[in-house]
Amino acid sequence: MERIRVIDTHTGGEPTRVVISSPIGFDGASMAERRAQFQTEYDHYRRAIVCEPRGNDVMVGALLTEPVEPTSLAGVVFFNNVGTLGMCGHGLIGVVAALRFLESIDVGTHRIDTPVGTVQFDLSVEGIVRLQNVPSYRVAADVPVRLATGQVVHGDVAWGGNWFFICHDHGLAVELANVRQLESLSREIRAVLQEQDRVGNNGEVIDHIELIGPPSSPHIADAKNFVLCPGGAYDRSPCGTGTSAKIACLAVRGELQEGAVYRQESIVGSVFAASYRRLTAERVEPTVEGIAHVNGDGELLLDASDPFCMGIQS
Ligand code: PYC
Repeated sequence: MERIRVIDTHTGGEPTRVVISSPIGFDGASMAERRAQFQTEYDHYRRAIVCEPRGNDVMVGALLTEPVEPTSLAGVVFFNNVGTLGMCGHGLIGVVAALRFLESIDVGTHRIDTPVGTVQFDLSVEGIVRLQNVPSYRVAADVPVRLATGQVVHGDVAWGGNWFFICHDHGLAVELANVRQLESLSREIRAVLQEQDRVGNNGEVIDHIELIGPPSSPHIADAKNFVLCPGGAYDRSPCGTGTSAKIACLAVRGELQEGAVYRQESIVGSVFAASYRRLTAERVEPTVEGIAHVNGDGELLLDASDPFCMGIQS
């Protein structure tokens, strides 16, 4: 029987299963190499940890590693029901909540290495995490996507630690009651982008679709989003990397000033506060603030006699 120690958290409703100790070991000197090794050698553990029957399509895993940078606290590889992620904003906030729960981190400033860069963050006494995400930028504006109905929607392609297509003119109310239509529209947009070979830098797939609408109330937030994740589930949190990509678009459009706060509401009503520091004319360093709660502390048991021990890959 193999055992994997995990702490479960959620950030604004979106779960992160933080892997504290496991049989997984890495040779790679960089986090990108460790991510690649996780994909090629340890995919069965990914399925065991986040897929059914122990997990579900919504769950994101966060595997803690030794740091690769001398000043960092740890490294992390994020993964989900279909593969790995570059960065994950809600997941990083979940990792910090898990470390705080384990009393392995003090209030103050720390750094964590991810496969797409090192992320610095501040942890407050109350458990609020303010993270400085990897440099974020837009690579294409107002890209048209023709749907089967003939409707044409438009979106910006932007990087915020993952690739996003950010669309405003989709015509749907961004409300939980509409979640099935939002899902099906986002899936269609993603499929059309793939048919058109529309990709991010280095041929990377645009695997997150972000539909934006008005907030529930201007007192709560500036906008509300629905984010389709690579494995088909939607993000219950406002999506840290999606908020970063959105901030990069607002910055390059001149619609948000450096240092000004932009509040991104999620489809379930949770909110991240974000701002940016300009790095170049095109690139910004987003700051995303949120909090996570611990809701589980335990061990996953991997019993080789269980036919679904290594999870069901949908
Ligand atoms: O918060 O960055 C995020 C994220 C990505 C996928 C799910 N959540």
